[in-house]
Amino acid sequence: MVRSSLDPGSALAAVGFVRWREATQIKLVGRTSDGAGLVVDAPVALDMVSPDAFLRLERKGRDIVASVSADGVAFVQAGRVALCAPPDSLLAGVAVAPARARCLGDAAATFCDLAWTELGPLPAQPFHRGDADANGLLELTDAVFVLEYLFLGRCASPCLDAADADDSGRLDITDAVRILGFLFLGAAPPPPPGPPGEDCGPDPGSVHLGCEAYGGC
Ligand SMILES: [Ca+2]
Ligand SMILES: [Ca+2]
Repeated sequence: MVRSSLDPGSALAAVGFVRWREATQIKLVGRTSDGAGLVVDAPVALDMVSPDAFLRLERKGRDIVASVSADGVAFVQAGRVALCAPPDSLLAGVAVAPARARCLGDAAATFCDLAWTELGPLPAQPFHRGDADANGLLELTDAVFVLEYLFLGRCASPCLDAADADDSGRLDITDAVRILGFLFLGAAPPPPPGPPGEDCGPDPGSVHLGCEAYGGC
């Protein structure tokens, strides 16, 4: 499990083996933001018997990716959950629990070969300015994305610098206005690296909001 804090309602992602009707499944559970409800990935049936298998949780930007392996070398992805606004550092731990919460008695497991890998700083992520939803297109939906983030509690863009359409160093309603002005009123395009149609690039300015992931290049 990784989680943003020790608060019981904190954002988290947890992957584990579950025994169900003599079969073994791997299940990923996530809470995308503090206080939100739990989301559960469809469990993946395994042709291996726990606990003789390896589990891995990787952080990729805001995504937490779970994978499983029979030999600790070749891993197969078993689920993915995107946390809304994970902190730079997450807490990590392992646990074992009874299959049913109401069951009394002890549960025991042996965890072996635990490893924690710390990643170095990531290279600057190229992106298109204004593409708030990071889909490689500049559309009305990008302005809507910004407004829903500001006023309806939507998850932030995975690339905040892309959502910062006017490169002001903050996200506000002017970013939605800038997108709409460019799309429909012939206003100037968003500042470098520019909107889709121009080359992707990193933020050339000195003020960065961050860009954890961008799939639109
Ligand atoms: Ca877009
Ligand atoms: Ca802005």
